[in-house]
Amino acid sequence: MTQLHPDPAYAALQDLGTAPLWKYYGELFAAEPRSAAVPYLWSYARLRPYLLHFAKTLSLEEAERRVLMLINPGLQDPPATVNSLYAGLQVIVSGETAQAHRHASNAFRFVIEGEGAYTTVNGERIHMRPGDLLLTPGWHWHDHYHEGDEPMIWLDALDYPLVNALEAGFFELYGERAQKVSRPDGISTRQFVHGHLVPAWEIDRGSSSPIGNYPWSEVERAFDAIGDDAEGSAVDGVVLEYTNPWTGGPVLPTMSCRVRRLPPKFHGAAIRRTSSSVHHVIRGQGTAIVGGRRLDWNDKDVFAVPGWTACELINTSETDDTYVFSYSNEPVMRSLGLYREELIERQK
Ligand code: 1HN
Repeated sequence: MTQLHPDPAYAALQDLGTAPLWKYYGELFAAEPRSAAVPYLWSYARLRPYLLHFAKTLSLEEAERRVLMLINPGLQDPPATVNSLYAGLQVIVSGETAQAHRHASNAFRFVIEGEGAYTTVNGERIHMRPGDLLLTPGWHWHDHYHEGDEPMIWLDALDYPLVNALEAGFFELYGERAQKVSRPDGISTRQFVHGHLVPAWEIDRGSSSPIGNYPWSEVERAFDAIGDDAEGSAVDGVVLEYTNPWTGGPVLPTMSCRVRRLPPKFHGAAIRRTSSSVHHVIRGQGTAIVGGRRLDWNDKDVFAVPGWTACELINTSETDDTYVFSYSNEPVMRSLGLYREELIERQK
């Protein structure tokens, strides 16, 4: 609204690099967070043909990585999936190398389909199988190679929206397409595989988990060991956190990773959290009611739950468990003293 006789002092203030706080106060100090992100679901069945299309038409010499970014309609510029987090779907085909590079951002991959690819992380080859979680913590060299026949597809997760917002982004090419192998294959996974016994000679304990791969076979063993005996959470069902063996805390300083098993007909309690999260359906059918929107999911779909937005998870199958992998920025929120959660009424 333009005033008839605006106080000329306002224009003068702007020229002097200042602003009147009283005009901004309500927006800057809202009663509670209002995420710019919206609840959203990406259908794997609809995206997969495009991944395969670009696997045929675009070489890895033309693209640093062949990835479809999962962009939240509310977070287009800079592109992000939810606040502070990014997700994408990457495809690599037989014989290809995604060249070696490193960046300040933390990253991980959750394998969706295919066999025969490996990632080399700081000189160690780490094989990928569906359901595996592979870490590439910040500033670790990584390249991917695929020696299998069928295309290999995985979910990439990065914290670059946060790192760039903090103006801490660095990126470097290795110089050769693939790293030289300097450590035994899979050693960073093997030497931690018996959770209670860790390599005590490793004295250099960084801020991220030292484990290269959290294999799906171990997740299955964990769920099998629990069986049907666990009470689980009213919100999340039987939910397991992937941990950093040095700390028992999240795998990366900026991202925590969990996997849920929702029993048949499970209808979770509604909750809102200041953390934002991204969810990937490993297998099963269900619905997430997020901010009053119904996101009906199927195998391998991905969906976004913005911060401070009501969320309830429903397994619509009468007979089968649903498995959902999720990651969130909860470690960031907790380390800054900003984490809150609140159980709320179920949504209509
Ligand atoms: C990246 O380095 C990878 O290494 C995948 O596979 C996705 C998205 C944004 C920035 C860097 C990878 C990425 C990425």
